[in-house]
Amino acid sequence: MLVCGGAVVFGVAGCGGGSSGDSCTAADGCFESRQGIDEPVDLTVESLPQRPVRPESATAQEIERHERACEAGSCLALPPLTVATSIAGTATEERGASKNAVDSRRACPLAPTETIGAIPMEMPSCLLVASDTSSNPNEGPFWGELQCAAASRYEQVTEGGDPSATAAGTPQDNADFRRLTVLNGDNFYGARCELGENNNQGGPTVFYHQGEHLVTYFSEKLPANFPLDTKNWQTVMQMKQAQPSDGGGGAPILEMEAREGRWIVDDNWHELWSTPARTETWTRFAWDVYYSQDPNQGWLQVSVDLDGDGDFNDPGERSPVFHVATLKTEIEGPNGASDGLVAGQPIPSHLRMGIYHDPTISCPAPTGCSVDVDNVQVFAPAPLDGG
Ligand SMILES: [Ca+2]
Ligand SMILES: [Ca+2]
Repeated sequence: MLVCGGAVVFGVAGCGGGSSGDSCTAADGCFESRQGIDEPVDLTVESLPQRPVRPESATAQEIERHERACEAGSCLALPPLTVATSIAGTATEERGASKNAVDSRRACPLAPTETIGAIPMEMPSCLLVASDTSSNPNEGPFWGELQCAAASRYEQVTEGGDPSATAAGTPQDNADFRRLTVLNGDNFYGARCELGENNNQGGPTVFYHQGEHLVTYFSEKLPANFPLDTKNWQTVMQMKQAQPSDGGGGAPILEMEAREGRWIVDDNWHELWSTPARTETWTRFAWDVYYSQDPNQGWLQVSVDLDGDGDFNDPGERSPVFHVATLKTEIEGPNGASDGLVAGQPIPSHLRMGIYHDPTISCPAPTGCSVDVDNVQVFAPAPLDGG
């Protein structure tokens, strides 16, 4: 391990010799990417959270109990799911509001490898894996790490949070949300302020593994100080391959940008889809993803309630289904197998939310540039005999 910019990093993912300042540049030997420097990882043993056991069933009562546990910080990472059977068929292309034959209140629309019907705003019959309604002022239990230039760049705001219910169908029972801000000159492995721990050996938001079908709901608000019109890259959510891994650097396998007045869905820096974005309003998203390193198996569909009317059925609110790799593949590298991943294996991804953008974008003090985050849930298919 090498120490770089005050954070412990693995192998060549960090700085080479000669870096002693508080910033880590490509010239120091870091991975260079369009988005600057890769996220730091902190793998001290003390930082590894306890892995809770996933609930075995998901009745409404259990969901509620599980969610409360999540809020208390005891419901976080999940072990990889075992996908017993691949369901034949290509119904995912046929999804749409008019073909939603499933009553989401009664049946979970998530099958192991596909979604039956259109993703609804709520799926109480599915298995709730994790939930954060921002009620805990301490972001650590859910997110693992705050990756900003200073702790003051993060704020739990207690008024004006996303008014939507959780995707479990329960009210949030709070007005809290999390605000992440960057100012000119901030450099935390680039101009960033994000929630999320880049650590596939225990980071609590490493939700995404090979062969898993998961839906990630979240709400974002772009405040008045957010530079939505910029033409430069600007990431507001990542499902990024985690380290330690030789292939952990470079483009995030999945991310969402906000620029040029649009929400933009990218796969490995390849733009898949975009839809109009607005500032100063909460926008609810559902990322329905089958996670696979194989582009012939992986797929995703993004739903977004652009008009805030509580559905994903209006024009521009649902992307096509894209068949792409949704996890990165480990590559040969200096770590070899010492990082726990052999070349060719899929690299688990972690959820990151906040702001990370081209440092040339102006974010003058005192307001800077902010992204507001709230009401995050991750769902898996219900157990075959449960629900
Ligand atoms: Ca909230
Ligand atoms: Ca809508």
